[in-house]
Amino acid sequence: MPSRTASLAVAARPSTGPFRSDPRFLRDVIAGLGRERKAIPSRWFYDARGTEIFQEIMSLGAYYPTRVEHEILERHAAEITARLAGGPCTVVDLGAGDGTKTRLLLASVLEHSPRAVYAPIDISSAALENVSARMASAFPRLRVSPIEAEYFDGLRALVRRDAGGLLVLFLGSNIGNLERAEAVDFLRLLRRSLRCGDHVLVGFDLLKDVSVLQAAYDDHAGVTAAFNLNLLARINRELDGDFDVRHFEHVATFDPARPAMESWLRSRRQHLVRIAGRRFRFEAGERVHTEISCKYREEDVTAFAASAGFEEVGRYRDRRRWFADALWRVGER
Ligand code: AVI
Repeated sequence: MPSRTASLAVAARPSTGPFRSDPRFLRDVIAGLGRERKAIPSRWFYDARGTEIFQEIMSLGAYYPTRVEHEILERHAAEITARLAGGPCTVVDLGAGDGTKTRLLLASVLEHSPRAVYAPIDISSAALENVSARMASAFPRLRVSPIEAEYFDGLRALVRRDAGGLLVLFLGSNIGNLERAEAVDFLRLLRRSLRCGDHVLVGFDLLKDVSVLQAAYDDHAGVTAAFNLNLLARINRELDGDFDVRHFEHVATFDPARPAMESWLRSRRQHLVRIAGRRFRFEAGERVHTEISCKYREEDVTAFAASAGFEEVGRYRDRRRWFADALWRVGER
């Protein structure tokens, strides 16, 4: 994604109130459904309901990424923070979610740097309030400084404010929801927004057996299906749509060429849908692309660091090597 889109696409997660009737949502839906290969960007999954369902996904046994990254941070938080020469003054969280994984790191950072600040960045004030309150109650003496902004605007503000050394967290394989070229743009922009000596910790979901991936993205309980279908319900709520959600089903496929899991909404029958006064025709069996979740090889992680201009300091994996958190440093230009 071009840099602007990169920041928007990722910063839109998770969101609540601010996106009600966002003109960009209407624009993306109209453009995406007007194409021959219909698509709606995954950034629009995360209204209040979508954020809630995503929390449910993260607690599913089948959805391994949250669990295994938690294991990595439980095992390696001390080692990671020991690598940050001098300790960071500010831990910046891009897309903190409920902050469970960040807590593991913060506990360790605070041992080295008791005056460290926690700065989550999000465009959703509700998400910020939620994670800030959780952190404040977990660490009563922690200084919490939430920033309501797009990721890169927030980072620039922090750097201007001279917030000391930064450790920027981009966990959960959120990077995987970007196409590869978009991910490189995003990481380059991240690199350019930081100063020499700052660090980033990026979560990458590693390629693994397809049956594990399939179960994670099409769980038996139907939670991921509800997450995907909520997109249509959101269009009805916010864009005056008349989707009958029962006319669609969730489909998750694996594309070995990328490699990536992809999510789709498949129309069960031929029908017409109205959105904001426009009509869209769906054929029986026609699919709408809604998400890409890239899976990586170890060498992809190395290549990302190199093309974005980061120096790799450490790489931490779970026991099964299903997931990796890469710690990168901003070196001299
Ligand atoms: C937020 N993101 C990293 C999740 C993923 O795994 O791609 C979103 C998700 N989609 C279906 N399940 C989870």
